[in-house]
Amino acid sequence: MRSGLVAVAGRPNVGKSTLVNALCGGKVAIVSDKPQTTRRRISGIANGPGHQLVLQDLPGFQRPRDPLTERMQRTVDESLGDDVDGILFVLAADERLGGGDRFIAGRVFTGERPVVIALNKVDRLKPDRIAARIAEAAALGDFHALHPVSALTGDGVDALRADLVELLPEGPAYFPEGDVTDLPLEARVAELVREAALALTREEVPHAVTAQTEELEERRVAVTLFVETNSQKGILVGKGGRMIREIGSRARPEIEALLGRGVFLELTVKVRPKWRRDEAMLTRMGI
Ligand SMILES: Nc1nc2c(ncn2[C@@H]2O[C@H](COP(=O)(O)OP(=O)(O)OP(=O)(O)O)[C@@H](O)[C@H]2O)c(=O)[nH]1
Ligand SMILES: [Mg+2]
Repeated sequence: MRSGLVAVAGRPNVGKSTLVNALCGGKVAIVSDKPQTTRRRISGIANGPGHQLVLQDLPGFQRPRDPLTERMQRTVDESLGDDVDGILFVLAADERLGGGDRFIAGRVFTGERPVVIALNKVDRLKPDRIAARIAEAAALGDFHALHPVSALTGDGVDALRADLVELLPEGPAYFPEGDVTDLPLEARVAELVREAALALTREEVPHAVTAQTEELEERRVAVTLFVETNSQKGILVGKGGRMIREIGSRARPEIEALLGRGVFLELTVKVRPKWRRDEAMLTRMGI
């Protein structure tokens, strides 16, 4: 069988995680309309007839501002330098290609590994504009294949997967069949709570939120959300606890689907000043 690793690179918010989920046929990574959603490397495993494709979802390329974003960018740098069989370079078709994309192109088109370009979000474009975007994307570097796709609708995803599998050498399965990710269950649960918090907040709040699963029992799941300031805590809790209840009702069905059972979800919000600069805490969170 063919098996191997493909790292997923691109600017924040271009749809890398959505695309990894679509390629794996299940929810591996959380998604949001805010940049910098993905903070750690997450393997998404796509099993198919005669292949196991392991996609490494990564944070978006960024200029680091603090220890959190430094670690995120280090993860990206290390993962692209790792022994991967190819790189999936994701671009957003609904925006003009910019300096950020060209900078990343300089990093991925090194000639060492085949690069497959996914021009994502084509559902947002009129068909007559797709050709121009393809031409722009094609000028970025010497690619192995270029696929216009929509991670949201699934358009083009099967053809993209088939091309990625072609990059893989003969080898054994690295993960048991049935696994979709390498993330421990506790981390996946915490991520689902963070996803709900990201969806419902804006401006600086999403960036200041992290979540940690405290207890994962048969019927009860306890997760703590950490923020950096009291005012952020006030926003997450909301008037009379309205916001935290909404976060809970959004996250709970997803957690139940993941666990395959009904649970009582207990959420707590705590202030941890400057956790984004706390190296020990970042290590504990696996970032
Ligand atoms: N219309 C449309 N929206 C998409 C598509 N793919 C992703 N999105 C949206 O784009 C936003 C960002 O998606 P993510 O998958 O979180 O992007 P990302 O590249 O992983 O972002 P970071 O983890 O922050 O680097 C979300 O609001 C998605 O719903 C697509 O094919 N079409
Ligand atoms: Mg992501």
